Amino acid sequence: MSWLTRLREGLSKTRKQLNEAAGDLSTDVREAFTRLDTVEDLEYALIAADVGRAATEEILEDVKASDRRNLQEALMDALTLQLEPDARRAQFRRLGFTPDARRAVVDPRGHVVMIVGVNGVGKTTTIAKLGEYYMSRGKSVMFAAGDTFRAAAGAQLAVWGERLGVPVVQGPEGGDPAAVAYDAATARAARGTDLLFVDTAGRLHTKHNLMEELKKVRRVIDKADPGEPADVWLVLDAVTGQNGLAQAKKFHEATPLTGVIVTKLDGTAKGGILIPIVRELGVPIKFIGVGEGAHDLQPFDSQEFVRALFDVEIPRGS
Ligand SMILES: Nc1nc2c(ncn2[C@@H]2O[C@H](COP(=O)(O)OP(=O)(O)O)[C@@H](O)[C@H]2O)c(=O)[nH]1
Ligand SMILES: [Mg+2]
Repeated sequence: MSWLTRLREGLSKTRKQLNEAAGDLSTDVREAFTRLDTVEDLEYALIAADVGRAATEEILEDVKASDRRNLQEALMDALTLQLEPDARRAQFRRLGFTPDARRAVVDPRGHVVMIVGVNGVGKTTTIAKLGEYYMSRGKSVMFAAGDTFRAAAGAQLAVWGERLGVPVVQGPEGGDPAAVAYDAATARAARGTDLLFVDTAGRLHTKHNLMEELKKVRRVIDKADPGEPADVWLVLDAVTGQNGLAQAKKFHEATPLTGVIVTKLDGTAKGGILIPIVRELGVPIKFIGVGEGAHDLQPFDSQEFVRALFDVEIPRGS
């Protein structure tokens, strides 16, 4: 099954919910805006999908001003625009462009990527999938088992490492995650490996000590691998919706994020959560996940996402 098929299937819960709430999307845009109930249905559908108030208002304005034929086309433009980073969104609005497809820039800026997020969001499996993704593009990869808090976490990463042929730097259980990260970053530099992904613990974000620990891991990585600052990518479980957004803000305050990965879009009707993530964090979404399989994680592409959401064919070669 191709990625686009999996993506379309993965987004089916969000699509179903949106279609049920939004009313007839084949309605002519101008006609729709003469009827209050149509606009209200649309507004309700967007809020229910966790798009957020501010974005919903902007989307309705954009739809109203659109010269597209019907609500669905206008809505697709407006949603795609919301998923563009801030600066581009502002530019598109000023110049009146319609957004075009562009995959997220997913290459880390340096050699080390710290993966953070609360327990169970999919950090460890995402690291395995990222390893596979970059190796298939000719990069050499290493993992660091920086979640020393849970006994099973190191073992889980070790199993993945073995399966993928990726070296895994482990520390003693209950040991200092910063020490593991330091050893791994030093080893990476010595071996000249292209990319090191550092797994981290995910105890609840309300615990001050987790954030302190992450800051420390970040500092030792930068010390062991000076020159390029490490990337910090947050893994968010889409099922948690707005609560995930609150988590993201906490992590962003502790260790400024350079990317977000949204997993489990297949398990939620609230796929609209991607919009407030982009708007309110100002951090690009790098990858999205729609399942547990190795190929269920792919770079995020705003136009591809919106087309899949509405089950619209994606033109070849785009
Ligand atoms: N349905 C679904 N499950 C996922 C996805 N990503 C990860 N998972 C599952 O989520 C569970 C927790 O993953 P894990 O990597 O251990 O989370 P961690 O605690 O953050 O390291 C595992 O059962 C994964 O297979 C996804 O995109 N969709
Ligand atoms: Mg884990």
